[in-house]
Amino acid sequence: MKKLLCLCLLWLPVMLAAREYAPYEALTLDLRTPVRQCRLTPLLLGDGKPGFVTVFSAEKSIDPYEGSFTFPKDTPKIAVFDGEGRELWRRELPCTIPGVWFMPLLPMDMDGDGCDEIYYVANTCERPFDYSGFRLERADARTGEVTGSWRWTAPSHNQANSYKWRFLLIGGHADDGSPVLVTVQGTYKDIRMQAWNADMSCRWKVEIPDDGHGARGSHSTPIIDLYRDGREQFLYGERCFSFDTGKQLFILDGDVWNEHSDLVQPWWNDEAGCWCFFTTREKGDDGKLPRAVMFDQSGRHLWEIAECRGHYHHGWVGNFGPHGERIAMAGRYPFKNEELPSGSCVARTYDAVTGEEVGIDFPIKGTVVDFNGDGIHELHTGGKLYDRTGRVVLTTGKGILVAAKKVLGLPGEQLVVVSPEGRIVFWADRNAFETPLQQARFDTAVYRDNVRLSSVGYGHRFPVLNF
Ligand SMILES: [Ca+2]
Ligand SMILES: [Ca+2]
Repeated sequence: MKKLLCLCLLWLPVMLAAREYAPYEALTLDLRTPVRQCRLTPLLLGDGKPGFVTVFSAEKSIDPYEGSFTFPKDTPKIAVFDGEGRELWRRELPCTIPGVWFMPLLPMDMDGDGCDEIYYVANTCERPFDYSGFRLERADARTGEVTGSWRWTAPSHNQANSYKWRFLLIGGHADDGSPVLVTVQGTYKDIRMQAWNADMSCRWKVEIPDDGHGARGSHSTPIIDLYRDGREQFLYGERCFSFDTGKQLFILDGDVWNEHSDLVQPWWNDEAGCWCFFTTREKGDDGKLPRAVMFDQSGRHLWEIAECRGHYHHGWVGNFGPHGERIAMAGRYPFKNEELPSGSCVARTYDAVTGEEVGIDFPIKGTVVDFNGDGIHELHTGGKLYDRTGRVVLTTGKGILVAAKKVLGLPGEQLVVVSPEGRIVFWADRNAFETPLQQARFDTAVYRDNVRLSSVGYGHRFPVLNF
């Protein structure tokens, strides 16, 4: 019997790998209007009822970068749907610029009644860049009624528009489990953060001056359980902060790297029994420092890429080896002399532990997801989902990927794609199955708190590897 059990365990990865995918449309939400930008986050509507909040617009997501900003031709709208796909309400924000940096949104149950409130940044005056009109608003998830409004902390004035108008919301928990909402201004230069308690009293404030010392912010703010004790911390750029106190626990590269990182990806290295952190960097210090680094928990460089120039906008760590071994990707925009289409991705993949370059069989600029819940990742890009061998297992077609996380109470992570006509489709796998271990991973507060960040920055696109 023992021998049989051992054999079964030995064969388990093979049995799981051989499982066929059976994708289907598990849920659709109809926005009934053309969309060029869309975000979506699951929320709780009270009495254990799930729902979804979405932000969308017929305008593309407008970026504050001066080389990208255009006058918006449409406003952002917020809509909430229940778990069956019925729309409960929608509301337009007439004075707010429709873009992820101008208007982050986060559902969070701050008052502990089992129903999330919806927090977002809105401009309440007609002047688009007047700090005095900006508010942190709170809406009732069931009705859309605004139940609170607080003046948004102004970013420091004397900096480029691209730097000034990047706002974030981060929702996590203090050491005693009580909710903490963090509001953030600034990414590339100085950074201001304020943390709020359930009663919206100030818990702590952090100001990082633009003094050239230490890392700046990133485009996502992953939440981790650094000490594996249930307490939560978050990363902003290469800095790690306690939700409880705002204390900065470390900066990965000290004040060697003083610029902005596009990606920071924590992942638990089970073999070494420690956290590792992967970062891909945008600009600054040309020719001096590597543009992608893998750190261990002590801040030691496990490995780094040779390239010290370029805008490494893309990166991920995913379980793409034959047995789910971790692979890291670093991808940059092309250099001018490469004569590649602008916006294309020049990327390489590496063994996450050793840094040895490894080849994989699918286009690598994309979003990592565990679609069938087996602990081995798939990758979504260009309207297709690839398994680790490069096989297309699902064609989601034309549209914007809005989520690649567990957003339904079904095994595995789902892909949520919105069509240009405004139909949001939740793709799930009928054959998805989670081992108890995998189920336990998805069932952590840290996983759920990361999913909550899906409508903030590029929170929708980093994989959660807090295992
Ligand atoms: Ca509540
Ligand atoms: Ca999988």
